[in-house]
Amino acid sequence: AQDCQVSNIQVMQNFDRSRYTGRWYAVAKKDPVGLFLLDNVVAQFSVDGSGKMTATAQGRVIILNNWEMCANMFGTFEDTPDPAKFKMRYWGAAAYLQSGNDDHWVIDTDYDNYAIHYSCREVDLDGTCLDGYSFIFSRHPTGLRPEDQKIVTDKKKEICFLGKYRRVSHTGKRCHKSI
Ligand code: AZE
Repeated sequence: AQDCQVSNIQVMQNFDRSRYTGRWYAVAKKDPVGLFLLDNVVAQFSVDGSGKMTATAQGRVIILNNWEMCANMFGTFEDTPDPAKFKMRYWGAAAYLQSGNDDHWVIDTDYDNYAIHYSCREVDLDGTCLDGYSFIFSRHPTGLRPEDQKIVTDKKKEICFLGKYRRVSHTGKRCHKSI
């Protein structure tokens, strides 16, 4: 059952950040209000020597007057009492890119195929999310495996973002080096 209360959203149990490291391809995204990564979004998670999680993200953005470019983004993660909930400070390689401090929750992952990320930027007075974004990630650039699709759909519903996602294409102008 989902009451859409941000505080009731279930996140990944016993999240293991080291198994989460490596490359993830965004296959779908729910946009926040304002500018956002458009397509060809790839994230790379790492854990440093002291156990802190960091990430980079590349993606195509359109800023200002239809100026299309590749955004090179960086993120550092602050731990919270819940191992699957982080605070992410992020910024762009170039000053005209966005920077901020967002929640970064891992809703579910099997580490090897799919991951569901969630971030609510603004909680409404009734406790639901007024402005938030989410990425569905896959380890495979070709998309989600059929067997993972139902899990992902169920989780989209649980976080009350079902029907609000758009596909993230990886067929257009690439922003990352391929393997
Ligand atoms: C995320 C996970 C990996 C690290 C980072 C992520 C988020 C990046 C943004 C970028 C926005 C850029 C804009 C530029 C004009 C969640 C993919 C940093 C939110 C809007």
